[in-house]
Amino acid sequence: MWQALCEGDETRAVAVVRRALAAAGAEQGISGRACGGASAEASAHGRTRAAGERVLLDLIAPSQERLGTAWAANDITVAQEHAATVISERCVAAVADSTAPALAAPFRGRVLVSCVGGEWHSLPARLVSEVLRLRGWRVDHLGAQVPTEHVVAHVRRTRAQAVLLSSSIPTLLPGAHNAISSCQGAGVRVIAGGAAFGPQGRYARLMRAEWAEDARGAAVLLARDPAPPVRAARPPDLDLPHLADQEYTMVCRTRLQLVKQALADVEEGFPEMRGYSEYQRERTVEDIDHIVGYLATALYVDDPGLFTRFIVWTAGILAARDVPPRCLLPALDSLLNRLKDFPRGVAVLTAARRLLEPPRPA
Ligand code: B12
Repeated sequence: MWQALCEGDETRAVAVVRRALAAAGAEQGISGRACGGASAEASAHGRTRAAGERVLLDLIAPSQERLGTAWAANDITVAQEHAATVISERCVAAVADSTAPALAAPFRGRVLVSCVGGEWHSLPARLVSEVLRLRGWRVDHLGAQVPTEHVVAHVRRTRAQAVLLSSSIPTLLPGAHNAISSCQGAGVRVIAGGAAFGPQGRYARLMRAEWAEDARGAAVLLARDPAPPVRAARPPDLDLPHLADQEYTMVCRTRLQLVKQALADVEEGFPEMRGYSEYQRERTVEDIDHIVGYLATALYVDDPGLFTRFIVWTAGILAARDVPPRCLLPALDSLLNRLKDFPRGVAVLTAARRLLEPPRPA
């Protein structure tokens, strides 16, 4: 599968998926008989559904994760990553086609799966949707980048029992919070998932949504009866009282100035930048803007770890491309200088700075 993805060989990837589907189905049948019990009696449809789920979550999902690792390490290009993801999407469709005959109504219920606004990582949500279909749910899959008002309008129209929100990029958390609160205000339970919601879903819990690690976990939650009590829509600071200090709001409001100043300070503190091409300069502006975005989000959820994880990740991306991670220091110092009256901001930036500083000689 991995070779097929890296070589952009769609036909081969789909053939691998079909073989895996057949093998997984057969294997489960055999091991069921070997145990001499319940699985042996399971219907052919049940085996097909289980095989589809395994191919989605144990073959396609890990390949996509590996793709991310390979891109971060600069082992594959952005174009290869895009091509491979399109092939993975085709593989998901192949699973859906092959398993469709096993999906007879009645449904267990109806749910809506959607990415939050600004979120282009649609494949994780798609995996969730397909697994829930295989588990017997009727799924409205809205895909990437859906503004909250459209999610709410759709759930009102379809009377879905739950909204499952996916997000991979932490800077989209304030918008995700609004989506969670708005859907709950429309009377529907919300299950959040995806890397944006942090280790063990800590930010989902902060925003008073249920959280599941993956589609299997979501299926378990959905099957749990009764659902937790539905909450009213609420302003963000009701869930996150620390927002009262206005640090998050101020960083958002002054984002442009902060980025401009940091760019000037990086140019001064990292002289290599003076020889940068226009393209390299544009990427640097983008990187600084991301730094400010992640800082704001760390303030939103009141977790320096969100920012330090991002800085460690960025340092790795830079190092893999022969850019010394110390070039981040002048940007952090610039922000520290501008935000010195913001105690939470200072704590976040100082924690990140410590990670980048070279160890002092003993
Ligand atoms: C393909 C890809 C893209 C594609 C997405 C296309 C598509 N159709 O999905 C494109 C090119 C659009 C893209 C864009 C970007 N990407 Co990208 N992308 C990826 C990549 C390689 C694979 C994504 C994927 O399919 N993952 C596979 C799934 C299975 O993994 P998953 O997200 O963990 O999902 C599982 C669980 O989290 C959970 N789950 C997910 N959602 C939900 C929802 C619910 C309700 C539940 C219960 C569970 C659940 O179940 C899933 C199945 O098990 C990832 C690498 C990675 N590790 O994921 C990077 C990655 C997510 N991208 C990354 C980045 C940086 C970006 C960009 C910012 C790049 C840029 N500079 O523009 C943009 C951001 C765009 C945006 N605003 O959304 C980084 C994020 C790092 C970070 N610090 O946040 C990653 C991790 C790459 C890396 N190794 O650094 N990307």
